Amino acid sequence: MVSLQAIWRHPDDLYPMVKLKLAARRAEKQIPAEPHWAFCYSMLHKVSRSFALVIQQLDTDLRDAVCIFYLVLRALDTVEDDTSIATEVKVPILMAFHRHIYDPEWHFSCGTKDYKVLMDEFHHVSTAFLELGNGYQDAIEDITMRMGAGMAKFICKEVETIDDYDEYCHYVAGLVGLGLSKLFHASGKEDLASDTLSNSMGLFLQKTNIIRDYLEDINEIPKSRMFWPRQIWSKYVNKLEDLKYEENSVKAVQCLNDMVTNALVHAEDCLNYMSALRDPAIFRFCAIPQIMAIGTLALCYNNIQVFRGVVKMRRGLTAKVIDRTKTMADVYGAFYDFSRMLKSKVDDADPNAKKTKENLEAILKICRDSGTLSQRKSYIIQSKPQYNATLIAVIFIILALLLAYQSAIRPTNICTIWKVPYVIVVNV
Ligand code: D9A
Repeated sequence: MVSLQAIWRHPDDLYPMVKLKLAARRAEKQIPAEPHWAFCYSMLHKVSRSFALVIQQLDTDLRDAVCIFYLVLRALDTVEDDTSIATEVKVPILMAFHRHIYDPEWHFSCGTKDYKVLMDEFHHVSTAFLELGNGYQDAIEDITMRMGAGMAKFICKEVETIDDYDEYCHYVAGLVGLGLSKLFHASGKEDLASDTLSNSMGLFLQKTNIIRDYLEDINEIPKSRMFWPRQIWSKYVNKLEDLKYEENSVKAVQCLNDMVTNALVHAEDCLNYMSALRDPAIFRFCAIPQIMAIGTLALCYNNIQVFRGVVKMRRGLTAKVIDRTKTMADVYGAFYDFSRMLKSKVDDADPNAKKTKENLEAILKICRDSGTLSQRKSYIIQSKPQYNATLIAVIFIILALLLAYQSAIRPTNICTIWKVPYVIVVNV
């Protein structure tokens, strides 16, 4: 839910948020008629809201392939994640998943909530998969096979060294990057990207998620999931879970900063990958998650809240990123701003301060050398927003339009999010 306070603090979030909300409505209305495709697209909307929106801009055949690829990976992930399945049962399923996708008769019940529905009704996904072009099918099969084998390998193996960490992230995310590069190439719209750069696209996103989700993963019931490599955390504490206790706050933040520094290494490859893309829709599809990742790293760095609760970019900032990311100049601008914000948080007393600053300096240099920074619109706005008559009038008009629009299409149900801001107008 969006609070009145959030809108008051960041009034310029409001316009992109309204735009995003309307785009989400439009996307949800465009669900195809055939039952298997309808299932796939509505499932995509349920499991990943912003991803479902960005995918919407791709051309139909590539969009269908990416949608199925995403759902196949989610299903594989659901099997890997379900701790109630015995290893002897789980490993053969992971290893054979790339064959199951060709068989609409196959299904295996596991997971919870939306994921359980995905697994129970997996025949819709296989039916849709069989309608994809051969180039798309081959790419999805190959990646599913390699990812399933990699997941099986890590079921009984802990992430000890930084090499293990990179290897695990390669299986669960780097391979997604490789697979998408193949799908883009199969669509005829892009050259085939190198495996190294494609891998980095996945590692940068996955490492950011692993950092952000520390608390959620460690508190997982019945058994905590641990992805932070021992080689890093053992420099600060004796057990990974010790990081969440208040008495270890200083060590916890140092360890967190070490993890962020490790993730930043991939940013350079990501910028190179994105700068080679030609198709504007594919470009946006790739760039939005990457900007969200560097924004999340900037937010998490030196932030003890990572060990206390959920640290996420505010929804308005996400909406702004989606609204403003159109060209490589926008990506350089965002990476530049978030890297500078991160650099301003580095304390010289931090054990990795030097390394962190070096990694950031490398990113800043690439952005400066692009020669595009002067055109950017900054994400880091002044701490006190400026209120003037025009802005207040614009807020008023947007809210009035929105409420009129909402009551026109849903006369009995005014969405609760938008009831609150009325108060702003009254306050003013
Ligand atoms: C992606 Cl097909 C992902 N992952 C993401 C989402 O982006 C990547 C899973 C399946 C697919 C794609 C992604 C997007 C564009 C280009 C890419 C790429 O490579 C060239 O993947 C590397 O996170 C999951 C992995 C990181 C494991 C790969 C973005 C996404 N965002 C979430 C937000 C969140 O906080 O997780 O899913 C969302 O929109 O709900």
